[in-house]
Amino acid sequence: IEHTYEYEHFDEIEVKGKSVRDSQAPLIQIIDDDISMLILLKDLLEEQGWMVITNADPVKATNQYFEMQPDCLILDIQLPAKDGFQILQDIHLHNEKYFIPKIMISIQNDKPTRIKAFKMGADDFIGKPIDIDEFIVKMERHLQRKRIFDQSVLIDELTQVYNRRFLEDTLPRYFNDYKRSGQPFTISIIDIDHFKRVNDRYGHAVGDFVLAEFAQFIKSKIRSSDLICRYGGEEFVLIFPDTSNVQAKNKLTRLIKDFSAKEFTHEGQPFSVTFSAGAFTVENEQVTPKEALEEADTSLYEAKRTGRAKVES
Ligand code: GH3
Ligand code: MG
Ligand code: MG
Ligand code: MG
Repeated sequence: IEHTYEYEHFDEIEVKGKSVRDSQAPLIQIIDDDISMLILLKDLLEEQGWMVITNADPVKATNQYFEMQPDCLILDIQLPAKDGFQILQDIHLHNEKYFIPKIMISIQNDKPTRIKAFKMGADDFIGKPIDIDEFIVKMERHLQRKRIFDQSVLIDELTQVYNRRFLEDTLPRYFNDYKRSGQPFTISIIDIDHFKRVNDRYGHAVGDFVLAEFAQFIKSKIRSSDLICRYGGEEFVLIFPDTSNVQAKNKLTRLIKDFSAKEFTHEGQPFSVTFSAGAFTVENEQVTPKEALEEADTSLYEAKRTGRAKVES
């Protein structure tokens, strides 16, 4: 029997991407063409307090996997158009560095199928009909391993600078150092100007390239005692220890000027990119890390509002 795509409403795409999701709950993606199975598993997993996205269409599912970066993937084998093994292969081809547990569920529960699944990168295999109690316990274990893995990652894959987790772990130390030494330090948030245009004009891959170049450019121009972290999409946080507000602003002004002079090319066409900066200098003991970042962010907004490619504090 030919499968038809009558499952549109099971492709939920309204859950926000990983970086902007508000909830701390793990996100699980289920790909299965059996709607009653999708309903059953979705309800079951949501009862545990987990977030669930479901896909009946395997082609859409692969795109959504990359977009959402779920914390766990549950994957049926027999699907229309593209089977579960092909999905595993597509994911693998994307040169995945980060660990996402992948669980295959199938009515096809013979030994060669199970061995094939594990060889292709599955982390678990559960035969249908699914034993609910065992399934939930296994899910808890997989999500726990995923959490431990995520906590160990401190470098952003694309830009190869520290990530937000590292910043959050490290920032309090600068405040303690200040309390001990009394030496002011400056926090800056920098953000690429009109980065959407770069993506729109030249494509996402060029956007990624610009982003990685940007991070490495800044890293190469700051002192080894300074810090750069990727804070979100095209936003980075810089920390300049023992640096006054005037010194930091001078430094940032020079970085803005030098980066804007850097020439990128796309299909022979040169283009340049600028960025804006907001800076906040910690020079009293009352201010908290959160407040300092908020102040820097307010100044960044001011720099954007008043023309971009500049620093405000
Ligand atoms: P503004 O000057 O006001 O900052 O304009 P903008 O277009 O840079 O600002 P906005 O924050 O609205 O858009 C940021 C864009 O950056 C949106 C998003 O698609 C893109 N972006 C975020 N992360 C990545 C990434 O990892 N790769 C690529 N290629 N684009 C990204
Ligand atoms: Mg199926
Ligand atoms: Mg921007
Ligand atoms: Mg931004």
